[in-house]
Amino acid sequence: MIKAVFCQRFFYPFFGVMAISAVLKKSGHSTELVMETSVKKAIAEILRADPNVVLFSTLTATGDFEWSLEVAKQLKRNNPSILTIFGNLHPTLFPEETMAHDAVDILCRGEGEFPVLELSDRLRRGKNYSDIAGLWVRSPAGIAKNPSAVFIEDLDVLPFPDRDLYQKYGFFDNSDSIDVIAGRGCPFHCSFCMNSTLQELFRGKGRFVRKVSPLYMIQELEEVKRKFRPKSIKFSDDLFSAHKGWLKEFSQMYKKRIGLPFLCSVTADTVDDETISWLADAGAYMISMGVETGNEGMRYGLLNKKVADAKFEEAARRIHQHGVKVLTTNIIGFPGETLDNAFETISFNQKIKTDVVYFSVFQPYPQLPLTKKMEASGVFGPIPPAEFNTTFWKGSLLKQDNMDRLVNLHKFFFLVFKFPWLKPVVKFLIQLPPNWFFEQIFIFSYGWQALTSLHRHPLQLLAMALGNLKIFFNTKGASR
Ligand code: B12
Ligand code: SF4
Repeated sequence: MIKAVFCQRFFYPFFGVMAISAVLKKSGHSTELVMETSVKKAIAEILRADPNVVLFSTLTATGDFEWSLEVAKQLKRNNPSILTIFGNLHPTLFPEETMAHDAVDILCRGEGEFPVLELSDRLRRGKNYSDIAGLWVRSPAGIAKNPSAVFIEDLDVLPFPDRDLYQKYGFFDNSDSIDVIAGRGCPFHCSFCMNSTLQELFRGKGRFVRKVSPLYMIQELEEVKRKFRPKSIKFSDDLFSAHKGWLKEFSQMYKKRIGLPFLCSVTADTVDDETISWLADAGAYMISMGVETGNEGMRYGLLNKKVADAKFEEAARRIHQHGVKVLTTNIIGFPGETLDNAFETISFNQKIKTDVVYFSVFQPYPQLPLTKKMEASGVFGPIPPAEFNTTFWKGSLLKQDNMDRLVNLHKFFFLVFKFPWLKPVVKFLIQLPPNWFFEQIFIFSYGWQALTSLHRHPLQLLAMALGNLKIFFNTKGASR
């Protein structure tokens, strides 16, 4: 048996980690989690667990990679025989840079369940593990750069995500709402979204967009209900409405066997009256759509999101007609965006009567099509991942004349949306330099919205906020 310890600083149950842990446990290996913001405490906990391998899940441009690397370095000093494995987007997008650090023994590009299982099985049997698809492996002979593994064709072969892993930290206690995910991938090619980058990177590796079967999802939800007794469910899929047939079958089963209110996301052009009625009938209390910007030209051109304003208007009207609330996600601070464009986004949300507005500041994450386009046209040079702000709720890295005002407007977005008469005052205030006070306005208005509309227990929100506060509002990175 191999003992695997997952280590992360972010206070949230990562689906990728739960998926890998479940596969390992099913094959007789043992897993544990260390969720800590202090490097020192993380190392002490890992050493106490005495693992064979330590696994880090690191997105890029979040600061998680740098933090994990520090843990790995110090861990190796204490016990060089522990193998360190890095997975998720950072090593996937930056394998060479990741392997340049001696503290990284192995990295995984793409889906990790079967590469990590194969590795653990070979370690258990004392076999050579340098040729496993999906892994880059350091050895005295050099680095074996194996090709990426193919996508898991049928997600139903996977055991249910190992949520018990996070119960060590009582994560699901007081969870009015539990996050689940019914599939992977998205068929669209928006220029600001990592899905576009991944489709390109893994071309030829199998179907990118996949869903578990409706029955699998229902059985997983039955387990979640039995173990944690949530009052509602949030589907975290990028696009829940990808397949109409799936949606119909799932909605009927969900109504009969689960019956909890739920939140899911759609695109305005993949839902019609029928699909919305199925979702509403099954118990959807809110449906989310990515509006991104209220300027149609920018949405079509710069963002490559080919959804017309009229489609959003129609979808929002239908969702409301079925008694369901509308949540939209919006972004401020795109390259070339004017203040008027940003105000258009607010008024568009008022027009379609959005109930809950999410809004973030655009980040030119590495290797996004939009980032590459801007780099190629000289708008900005490549930004090293370590330079990034750790959250898209704070500032921007783009050097643009009006960026301070756009970032300020982000802090007032919710207030102007709710109270349009504040617009002239806000127009005046955003001329001031970005400051601590504006950030507090954002935190309170965003927190108030989350508390009053998202079926989250105040204790659950507080635990997540306290767990991640240091990460979200630190001063690291080149944020404004
Ligand atoms: C759920 C989700 C979250 C969750 C969990 C994040 C997480 N780290 O898992 C929460 C709500 C916390 C979150 C927060 C953020 N997110 Co988010 N999120 C997603 C979302 C919608 C789904 C990810 C997911 O769970 N997929 C399903 C699982 C099964 O797949 P997976 O995570 O890729 O894991 C597989 C492989 O990557 C690999 N793997 C993963 N970890 C490991 C570890 C090891 C050791 C190995 C071997 C393999 C391995 O194996 C897994 C199983 O196959 C994606 C969009 C997307 N399409 O991926 C955005 C996405 C990952 N988020 C993104 C962003 C920007 C953020 C934030 C920075 C936003 C912010 N607030 O500022 C924060 C960062 C938080 C953090 N430090 O992790 C970007 C990442 C951009 C980037 N370049 O890194 C994405 C891609 C959105 C996008 N479309 O651009 N997010
Ligand atoms: S529709 Fe949403 S998830 Fe799909 S590519 Fe566009 S932004 Fe990404």
